[in-house]
Amino acid sequence: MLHTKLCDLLGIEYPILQGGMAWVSTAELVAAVSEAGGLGIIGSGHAPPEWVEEQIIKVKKATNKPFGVNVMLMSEHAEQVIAVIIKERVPLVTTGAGNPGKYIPSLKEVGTKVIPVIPSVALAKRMERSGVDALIAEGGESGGHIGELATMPMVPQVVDAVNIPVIAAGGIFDGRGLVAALALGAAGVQMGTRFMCASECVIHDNIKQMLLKAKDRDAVVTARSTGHPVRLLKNKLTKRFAELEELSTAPEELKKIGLGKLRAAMVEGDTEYGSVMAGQVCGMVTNIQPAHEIIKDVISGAEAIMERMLKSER
Ligand code: TUI
Repeated sequence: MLHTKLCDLLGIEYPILQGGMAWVSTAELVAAVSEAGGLGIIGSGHAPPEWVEEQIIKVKKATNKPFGVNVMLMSEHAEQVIAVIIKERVPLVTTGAGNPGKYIPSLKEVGTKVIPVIPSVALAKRMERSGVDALIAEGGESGGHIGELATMPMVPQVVDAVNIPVIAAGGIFDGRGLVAALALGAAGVQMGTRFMCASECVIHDNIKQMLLKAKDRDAVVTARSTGHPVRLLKNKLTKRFAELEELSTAPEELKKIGLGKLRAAMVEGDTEYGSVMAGQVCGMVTNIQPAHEIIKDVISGAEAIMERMLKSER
């Protein structure tokens, strides 16, 4: 019932992508999500190409299913990471935080599918013209670097503007979110925050515990004044950011304070001054469970809703 054209495009069983999160989506999580019938995506962030290559090799050893790599285009290593992806013939690339235009021809040449994250209709149209295979419309409910629009208004506007599959991201947590995304015209969803509490996710247990305790309003937006807003779980770092923004601190100063803080959170477990990127669904994270259970829960939840909807139509 939940088979969509995205499943055919990527050769996957369920239309669920796991967001490529820096320091979070490593080979362990990626392989588990792909093995479970979704699509796991390595988060390369600012990582050097050697690390990305190692992760790709690890995933290939653990599963024969398709998987992807997310390239954060603001990374100084983006070009070399793309070269590794081409060399390793990775099935899918997603991109974030920029325009992947110049890399598209060489990726397509080796058969790698290209799916950029886009924050607006204008960029969606431009990307479609560049020949990408699908788009991820990511709303500001997401964790990490975000755009202006929310998922609910952005997805249908992007769907109406292009003729390629659109994947909804931002604010999606369970079967309800998947059905809602499909109702908006999406061909699938990408989820990040929910997979942070997958058993296979390697982030520090302090951060998993912080997520389990988080409530509906705990994922706040900081650094708006820099022009690059970021959604993070509330802690001493977000408080410090708010104070400095209040004092009209220069963007370069704010940037300096954020440097290295994502690693401090995810790897070292610094819940106070770490940058705990997470989305607005944080309040729904209530347990740590294997990736296959997460996928099963989303799919069975969505199927139950759709069955109910069909019955009430009769
Ligand atoms: O990329 C994200 N979210 C991210 S990336 C990230 S990496 C990082 N940050 C700090 C420290 C260490 C690592 C954390 N969160 N989401 C996808 C996304 N892409 N959201 C918005 C965009 C976007 C924005 C502008 C995509 C394209 C774009 O294009 C502008 C243009 O026209 O070039």
